[in-house]
Amino acid sequence: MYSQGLIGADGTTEETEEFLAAFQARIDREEKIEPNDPMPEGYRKTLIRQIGQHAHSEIVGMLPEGNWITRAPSLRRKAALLAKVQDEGGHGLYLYSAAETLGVSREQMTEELLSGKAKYSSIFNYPTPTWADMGTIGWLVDGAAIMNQIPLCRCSYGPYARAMIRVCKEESFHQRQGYELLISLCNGTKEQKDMAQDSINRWWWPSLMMFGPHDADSSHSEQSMKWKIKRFSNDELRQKFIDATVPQAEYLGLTVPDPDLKWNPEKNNGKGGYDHGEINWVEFWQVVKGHGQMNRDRIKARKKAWNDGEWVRDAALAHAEKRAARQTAQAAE
Ligand code: FAQ
Repeated sequence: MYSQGLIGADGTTEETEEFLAAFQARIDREEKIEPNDPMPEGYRKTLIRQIGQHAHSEIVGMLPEGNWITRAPSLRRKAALLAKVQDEGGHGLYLYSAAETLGVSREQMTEELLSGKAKYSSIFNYPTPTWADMGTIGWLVDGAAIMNQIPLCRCSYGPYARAMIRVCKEESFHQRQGYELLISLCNGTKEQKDMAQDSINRWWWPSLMMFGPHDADSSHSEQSMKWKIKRFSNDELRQKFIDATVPQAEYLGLTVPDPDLKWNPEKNNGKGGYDHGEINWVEFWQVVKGHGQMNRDRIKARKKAWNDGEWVRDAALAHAEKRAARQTAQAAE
């Protein structure tokens, strides 16, 4: 065991070189870091930021699809969509719980989301005007989420890594139900196939943005990869996603809206991969900063849900306090 560092006269902890080196050695040995282990403050803060943002994304991510539950075209589609949206709510709960093990409260994280201080994924600020969007979100958005989250199952922080295992299994069902929905549309009428193509035209680029800025512009990647929170860089994961997804679009008989997309046999150390056009980073940062098409609606909906749920939180707290008082009285008898 090693100590956290030196306690200064003002009570703050100074992280000694010895402490930081010992922590890095644990990471390099692939040991999992657990909630009560000593950890650098930067490691703790990075995880709270990333897990909190991830949890918010799952919860806000319920809204674009929740919009279609009452309008699903059949009972089977409705049941699948309902289950998917409920799963996303569950993912948010596992992730808030994982973040709480780092010493932040759920209320604090929620306040940061509602005040605009905490981010959530840019992708959920796009509208869902057609039924085909339910297929495209499952296929592309959950597909991108899986590509990003499979490596997180090996994240150095134990509670996050364990939560991600279950999340990824469920995301895999989401991806399949989305792709299957698109297969049905693409085998349907011309109008249905056109609806699917229009949906891909709108969601392709925002899905690529989910992986974050280019590596050169990613402020956190280098340190997060050193700490093995992230295992692959943003650009590496984006490339893997493009290479896996383009053949799936071809199978559907649909096109990806990128005129610069081209197979390059030299790419990926000679294994081959797709060259692609440039992402519109101006749009990305506008959406991240709150100026996307749906940012205001999303936060408004979350504020309403939080306010409407106040009586439930109060009742649960009152019940817990009453039970604790009863237990104290019984113990004193
Ligand atoms: N949107 O230095 P980096 C899902 C921010 S879950 C908004 O590269 P990092 C399931 C970033 O926070 C989708 N902001 O940052 C589902 C940072 O800002 P900060 C969510 C973004 O953390 C499916 C700044 O830019 N998944 O889809 C975005 O190393 C269907 C600089 O960026 C996760 O959260 C963005 N796209 O890498 C639900 C996975 N990208 O904090 C419903 C876990 C970057 O300094 C329906 N998170 N930013 O103010 C991660 O893997 C990472 O946090 C990245 C970003 C890769 C997202």
